[in-house]
Amino acid sequence: MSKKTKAASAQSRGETLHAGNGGEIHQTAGGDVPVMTTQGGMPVSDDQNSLKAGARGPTLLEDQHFREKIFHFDHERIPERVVHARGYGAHGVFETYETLADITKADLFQRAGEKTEMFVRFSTVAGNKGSGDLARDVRGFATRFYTKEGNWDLVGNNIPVFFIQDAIKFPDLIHAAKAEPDRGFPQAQTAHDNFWDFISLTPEAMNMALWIMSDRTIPRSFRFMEGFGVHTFRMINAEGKSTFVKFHWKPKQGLQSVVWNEALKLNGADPDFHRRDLWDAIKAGDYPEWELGLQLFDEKFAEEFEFDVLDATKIIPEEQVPIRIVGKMTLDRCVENFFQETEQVAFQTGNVVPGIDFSNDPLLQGRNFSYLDTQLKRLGGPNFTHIPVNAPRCPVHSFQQDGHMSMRNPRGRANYEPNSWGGEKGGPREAPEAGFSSYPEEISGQKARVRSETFADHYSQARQFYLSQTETEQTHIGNAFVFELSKVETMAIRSNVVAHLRNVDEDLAKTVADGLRLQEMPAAAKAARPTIMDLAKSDKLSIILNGPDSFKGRKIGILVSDGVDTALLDGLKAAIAAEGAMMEIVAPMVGGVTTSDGGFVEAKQKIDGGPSMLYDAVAVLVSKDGATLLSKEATAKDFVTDAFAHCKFIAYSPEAMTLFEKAGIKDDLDEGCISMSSAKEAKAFIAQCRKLRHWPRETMVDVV
Ligand code: HDE
Repeated sequence: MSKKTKAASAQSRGETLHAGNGGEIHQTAGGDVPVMTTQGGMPVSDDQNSLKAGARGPTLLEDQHFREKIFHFDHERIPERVVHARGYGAHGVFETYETLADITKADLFQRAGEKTEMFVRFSTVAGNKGSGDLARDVRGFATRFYTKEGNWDLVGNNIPVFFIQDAIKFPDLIHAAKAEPDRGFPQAQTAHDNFWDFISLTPEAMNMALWIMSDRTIPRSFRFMEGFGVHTFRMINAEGKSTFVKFHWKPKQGLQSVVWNEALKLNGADPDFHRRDLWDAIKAGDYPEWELGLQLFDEKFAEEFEFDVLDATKIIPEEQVPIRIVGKMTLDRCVENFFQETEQVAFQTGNVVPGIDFSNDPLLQGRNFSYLDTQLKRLGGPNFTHIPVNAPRCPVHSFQQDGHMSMRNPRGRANYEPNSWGGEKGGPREAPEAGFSSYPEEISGQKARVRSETFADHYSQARQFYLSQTETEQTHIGNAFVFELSKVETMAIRSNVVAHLRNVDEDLAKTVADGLRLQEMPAAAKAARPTIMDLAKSDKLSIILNGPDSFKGRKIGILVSDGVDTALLDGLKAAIAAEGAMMEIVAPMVGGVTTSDGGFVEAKQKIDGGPSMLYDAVAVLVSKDGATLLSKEATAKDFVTDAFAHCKFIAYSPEAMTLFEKAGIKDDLDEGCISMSSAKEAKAFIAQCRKLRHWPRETMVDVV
């Protein structure tokens, strides 16, 4: 069939042709290069000059290509998300480990080995789209399963609790957290008066306040953080039996965070640190994986548990309801176009599938309204589900039609029901058995604006969280409160926060009060419920106790100079490769350095573009002359002092001592600093790195 006839017959079937988008290309610009066209498909002859009346004359209105190009550019932006504006997405696949038919009729959980396509978007919450990745902030962990029964969106965070108990407070929370409205700053941070004012007047936020002041809000990478569905949901099996469930994503890579000073510097060194990390890992074939875990419990447990399972400011400790691992998500494909996929993906908590249902958590109920509503604003019309990243992978039939950008109107004559056209002509019909039906929960009560009494304990789990941390992590929490409150200008707000901390843990309150030099310890905040002092500790709440057992997927920065010992470098490279870790060469000049045996090594980073914050551990393999040269270079001195201050493991050639001396760390070197005089020592160095950080050093470098 000629191209012309093919096009005509496709058009007669009512299909859209996308010339240049993988469809018919009626001309080429030479070889395989497609010819540039207008949106209308007209080939463009000149994209450098607008159409003018004379070489120096005015531009003509009839220049359709020029006007269309500028018009399209003018309309490139869509509103950014009101929260979670900055994010990064990837495609993946979910594999079901075992059938869950006894618990849920959801199709994706029926068969072991079943694979379901996924899309995931990680994000920060408060910052604008262009803010830095290392903001101290909750991370969004939004996951979509394209199941055979429609999209299931599990839109979670990397923290299992939330600030508020009722969705009606969400606009207040977000207004308080984002830039202050009169001045338009600070960007992407909670270290300001409005945020802490709101928190200090919202005791229900206290558990979350502890979580956000922990290292959970400064993850090393999206790959090394947990995800949580937060709310209690229901699973319903084929017999209609309901089981409550909380969802967890456990990274196979283990947990890891950075330290605060490192985060501050990383935002400058590489504001895209997290998105680049995900992109690099997937492109390198080191696909990140998370296992899906369920905490399943019944009405009886819900009634006996110390807290209300509908209260999203509370967790259920894993020790009380163990997690059942039921499948694995692997992220194995980067997006092809950021805007089309990551920006236009429209998650909705309301997207569930038969066998999964909501609970009455007032936060979840509010979200179900918000997510549908917000997409209309952002994507401009009701047909955002037609965009490929949002379109279900299963057939879609309904009588919904028209609207902006419609791509999927009902076919045929019938666009209403009931109708008497019958059979296929009559269009889709309901499926009372297989279709989604809500769990028929008995509901009674007075219509009122109320908060359940069972939501009233605001401090016990905050205390449990704090006491479950290692000493290092407790120190970080104390430091984070001091940092944030030091940026708060109003004394009374600082003091009010400390008043709440007294109900959490007196030692923490004192640490923070001392760190702020409060002149007077405030009285403890009035509590609706006394703090339960002896909730059992939960090791699962610590990051350090849940780290990896290998250095796989982590990155070493190797600072080299001319004359670098080839054997040392090769030995280290081999040990890194054997561990499945990554490395980058950092050199005085990006072109590279000559090696001791007369060879040449290319660098990935010039020293001022490759500060040690970018790496999980560093090696300084320099020659005698190289060390002398670099000891006059401020960025090289920063490289080693920052690595040291951030408690990183450091390997070094003996010659590096000159640089260490000039940088002022020579006399402080400890067991986390490993001298490498032969290639054999590389393995021992990598083995050390598995601990990720040499935490005992912290008490030496962080004393104020
Ligand atoms: Fe969201 N949230 N949220 N949220 N949220 C949005 O929806 C909202 C909450 C979460 O990568 C918005 O599409 C309300 C909890 C993630 O595209 C908006 C309440 C949790 C994302 C919205 C909450 C989340 C959002 C803005 C209080 C963890 C990013 C853009 C009741 C369980 C999704 C959008 C993505 C995004 C509303 C609370 C997670 C406005 C009203 C709790 C991961 O609809």
